[in-house]
Amino acid sequence: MDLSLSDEQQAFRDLARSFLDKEAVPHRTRWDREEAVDLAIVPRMAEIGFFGLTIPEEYGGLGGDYVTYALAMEELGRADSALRGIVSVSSGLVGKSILFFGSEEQKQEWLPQLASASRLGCFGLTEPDTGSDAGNLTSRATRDGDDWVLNGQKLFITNGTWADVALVFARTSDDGPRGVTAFLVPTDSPGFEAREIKGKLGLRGQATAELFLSDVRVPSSAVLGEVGQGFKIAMSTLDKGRLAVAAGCVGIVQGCLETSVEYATSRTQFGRPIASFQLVQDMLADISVDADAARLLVWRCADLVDRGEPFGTAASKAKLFASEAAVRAANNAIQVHGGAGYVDDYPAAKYLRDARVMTLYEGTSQIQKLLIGRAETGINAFV
Ligand code: COS
Repeated sequence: MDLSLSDEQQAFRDLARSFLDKEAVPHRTRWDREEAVDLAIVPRMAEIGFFGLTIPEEYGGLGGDYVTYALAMEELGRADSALRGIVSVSSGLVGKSILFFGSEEQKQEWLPQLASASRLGCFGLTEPDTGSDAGNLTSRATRDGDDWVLNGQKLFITNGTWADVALVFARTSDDGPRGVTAFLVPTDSPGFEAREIKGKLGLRGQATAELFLSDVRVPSSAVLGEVGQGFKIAMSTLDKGRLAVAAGCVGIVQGCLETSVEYATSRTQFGRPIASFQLVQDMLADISVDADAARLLVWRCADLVDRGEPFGTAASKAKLFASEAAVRAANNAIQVHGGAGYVDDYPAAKYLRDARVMTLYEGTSQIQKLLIGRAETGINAFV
């Protein structure tokens, strides 16, 4: 489905697809089983431009638009959501935070490295006791002369054990969300430890970690933005992150459609292809409509970003619909495949396991609904 994409946008999508079909799709089942993607693919993905896509050229990126970014995320989601997560956390959540809130020095130091993926970043917001209620996080940063000393714990941190820099949100005063500050913390700092979390349902090829900060000392130049601005940095960055998750989910739905159509047209039962049965076509139609609807919500949101319009509610709608659609489509895909869908010889099972977290992270479906409800009614359900 194409909606007035430019030649450049289509060319990037085609390049992304042919690269991933060759370099990722044949390996994704093995990476999933081994619980680790081959990190040798990361610099090659950076060469294509995945990591620098929306980072301006002056900082080593391609200076691309968000519709192209959405197309890239869709292709990554179709190929392997574990790879999508590496890109959208490192160059999305961390890179965008630095781009929009960093000092010139911080931009010069980190953005070219994140764009080339010679360094990876992770986003340290979630804690054991604060997921949805991010404004009440308890990690602390205390002033000590010109330095800050950080203590606390972070949970479910994508790229946690691979990252060179962690964007850590910590409390600098007891003023709720207004008392949170963002810090750029090199992960080789003394007192910083990352432990990988094993046994995830999906995204098994991607490192997800628990972070422990024990008297981690950083200079005042490590503060990103202003002291007390951390929650706003996290929330405005997550608006764009939600767009990336939604676009990745479009890729999952598209992948489910392709594998289901292929299977249903080649598998025969009762002497004819199962695609000829109305109840199978019913499921294929549902997946197809989910793909179009999710994609249009994503493109609408990306277009708003490109035009400099407010896009937070559009991002919540895209993320809510696309993540739920991805779970729905993957379930349908397994049903179309029958028993074959229950093993990982076909991609449907991995799509379902990977899709499931999309309704949870970067704001659960329930949080997105309350944000949409607040936008529609003007009434804040969170107070
Ligand atoms: N962009 C910029 N600023 C924002 C913002 C956004 N999207 N959302 C909130 N803010 C600002 C508010 O304007 C407010 O600023 P002032 O202090 O100047 O008034 C400040 O942040 C605090 O806002 P508030 O207390 O109203 O918080 P919200 O109600 O907006 O946020 C929810 C509550 C639950 C919506 C928020 O905590 C949230 O999104 N939670 C989910 C977190 C999440 O996604 N976690 C998963 C992370 S996986 S990496």
